Amino acid sequence: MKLHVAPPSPRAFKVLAVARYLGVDFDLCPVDLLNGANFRPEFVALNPNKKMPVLEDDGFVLWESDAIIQYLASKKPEGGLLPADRRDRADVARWQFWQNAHWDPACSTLVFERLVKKVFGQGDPDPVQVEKGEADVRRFGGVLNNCLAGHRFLCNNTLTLADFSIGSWLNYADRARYPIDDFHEIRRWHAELMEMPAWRESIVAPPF
Ligand SMILES: N[C@@H](CCC(=O)N[C@@H](CS)C(=O)NCC(=O)O)C(=O)O
Repeated sequence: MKLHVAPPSPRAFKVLAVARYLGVDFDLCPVDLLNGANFRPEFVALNPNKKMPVLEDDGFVLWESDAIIQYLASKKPEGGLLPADRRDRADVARWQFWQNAHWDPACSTLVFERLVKKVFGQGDPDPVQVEKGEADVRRFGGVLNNCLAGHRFLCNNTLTLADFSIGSWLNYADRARYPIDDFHEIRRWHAELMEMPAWRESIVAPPF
């Protein structure tokens, strides 16, 4: 199996952390976004969106990080990241859809404006975008914080893909200055995720 990733990205992080947690064998194929590797024809043939991460498994090609981790979890059902019970599985799906619709756009706005733009020489943060990112992190972070109260993990007390999908963005909470100081449940939960070797091992210092 090949995982085409730019490891500092939270979307790459979740794929690497899930693969390592499950003990899936893979070759890490770095995608050098800074030098436009994602625009080369051989990469575009894998993902016409010109975005990483991409998984290749014996001729099967898959893009979209949340679909990739679903695939990894279904290859190793004994890892327990994708529950068998219909309602528990729907709960995981709900959080993954939520993260794609709300959490990823909110967090990635702050990561992009405050960190990525510098690396790509795209100028200063746009205050309008920063304000929107902060408002969205506050709004959706409040939902996340409340739902974590009384639970060890997002879907009750069992670690699932939902924790990887959503927790991946928390690795940048301090650097990108998410306004989550009052969200103690989020901090408590992320601290526990950070205790997993697969989690810590997958955090790659970004070039900023
Ligand atoms: N929804 C996609 C988003 C993938 C994505 O936006 N990847 C970014 C890096 S984090 C990328 O490859 N950007 C390159 C570009 O857009 O040129 C996923 O979760 O896999």
